[in-house]
Amino acid sequence: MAHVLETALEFMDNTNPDDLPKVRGYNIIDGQLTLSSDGATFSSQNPALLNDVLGEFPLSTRADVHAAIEAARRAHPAWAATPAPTRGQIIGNMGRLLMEHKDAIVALETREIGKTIKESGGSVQEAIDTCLFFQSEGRRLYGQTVHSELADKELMTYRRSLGVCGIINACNFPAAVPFWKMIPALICGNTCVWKSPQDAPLLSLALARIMHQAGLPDGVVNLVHGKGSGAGQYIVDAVDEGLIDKISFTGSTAVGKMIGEVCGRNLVSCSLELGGKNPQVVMDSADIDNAVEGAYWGGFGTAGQRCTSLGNLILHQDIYDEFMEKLMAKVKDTRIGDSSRNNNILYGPMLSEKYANDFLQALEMVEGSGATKLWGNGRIETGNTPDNFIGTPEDGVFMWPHVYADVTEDMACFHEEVFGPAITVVKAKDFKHALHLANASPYGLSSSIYTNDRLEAYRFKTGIKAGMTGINNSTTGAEAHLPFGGVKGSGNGSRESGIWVIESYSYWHAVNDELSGKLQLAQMDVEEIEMVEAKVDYSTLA
Ligand code: UN1
Repeated sequence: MAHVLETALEFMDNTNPDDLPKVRGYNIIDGQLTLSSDGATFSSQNPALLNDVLGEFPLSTRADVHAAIEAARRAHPAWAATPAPTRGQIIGNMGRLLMEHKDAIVALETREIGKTIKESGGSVQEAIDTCLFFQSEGRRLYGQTVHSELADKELMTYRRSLGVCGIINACNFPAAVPFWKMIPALICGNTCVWKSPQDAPLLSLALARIMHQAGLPDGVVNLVHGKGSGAGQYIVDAVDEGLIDKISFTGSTAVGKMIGEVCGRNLVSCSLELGGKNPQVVMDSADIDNAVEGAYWGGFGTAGQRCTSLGNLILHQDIYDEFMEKLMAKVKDTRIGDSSRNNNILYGPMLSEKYANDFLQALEMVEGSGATKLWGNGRIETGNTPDNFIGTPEDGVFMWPHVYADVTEDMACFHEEVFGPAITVVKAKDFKHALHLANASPYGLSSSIYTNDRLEAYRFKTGIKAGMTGINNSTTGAEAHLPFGGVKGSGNGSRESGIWVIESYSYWHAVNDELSGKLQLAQMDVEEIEMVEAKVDYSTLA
């Protein structure tokens, strides 16, 4: 463990990529560090400093994934039989270890995916919050006792574990999101096969080792590295083979629909947390400066690479000019660079070259839609840098912030998610029109309204179709104990976080205990109570 985290701290003090430590990465199957069965590997690269290769990781084969699933299946009965408060203690230990090593884990997250140090701190804190929340859930995990309709008979309910959960998460919240999934899975007594995101294998390895160091028995969480189309797909294929009891996936809507189909035909439960085109409405009564801050952070924080990032900025026509003037001043001033080496950076690189390429393609779609570009010029390169870009562009994968105006409902860019630093601006005539626009995309993850009219805020809250809504707040920043997830194209109705997520990782078992020593038939042997004739003459009460 120490080794992986020391490399992260060493990195913070070191500016020469050639001197940076490289790690031999492993899968963890049944508690053992293993390589891929055919020896194939892939590397993890720092997107802010492309010469900095963090290490080599196993490109897991189908056989490796099967070995991980088998280990999880073997470990399940004993883990499910472990008292839930004991499972909670181990989860509490994970939270305490994360706190102890927080600085190193944060540095590692920034080194591997390029998020700012502050934002990596938020992601790791979200994992800690999740551990602390579920630590004590082990002492609850309530069932009910229920009265029977028959005498000398008791009814009760228990939460039971589902079995082996396949965990597949994106790399943008590589500490928070897998913990959102695995911690509730574990507290309920499930075991896991976790496919690390291709762009964050080292951080995932560090987290998996912390889980074991916390006292997690071997085989309860099995980590496999590789591609979505490789190891990720092998886990999904195993649903068809009857080996997986639950899939939890965060990623694109297209992949989520494929997983939903496979799980559906096998009657296997799946949690899908998918894309968004999150709207922020700004009404004429809003505090404009506050709303500008919210739009700027929601659109460009994390380089726009959150599933909750702002997509459509919907502005009331009466405040449009003032708002845009203030917003554009901030956008043009944005400090972009490597947050490991510079302070006050708003956003760093794209998560990887792949995310950069997808983003550039999405910009073509936006421009092809007919939107007016107000700012932005694709990839930052020497000779093509915004004023406040800090560093050497070719060191990493950096993008300009982009703002597109004159967007209307009939354009593709109004409806399609752009994962990166770009927002599309739409003008609204009045509240009714703004609410209509906020509901008009195929997604329904997060949403926000800035207004000082309480009735408008109420009507937005009740009229918007979305899993999450901010009132006078940006579209991002959900807390770890509220239900997280979306409707429409953003998910299948499952929720992460808080007590609600427990429903996704357990099933209800209803038990009846017949103490009478005889067969009593429900519904048929129930004592019938005759109504007695009224003894009161109601007419005298008139
Ligand atoms: C994600 O992008 O998948 O609400 C998760 C937020 C964060 C989590 C985002 N707490 O923006």
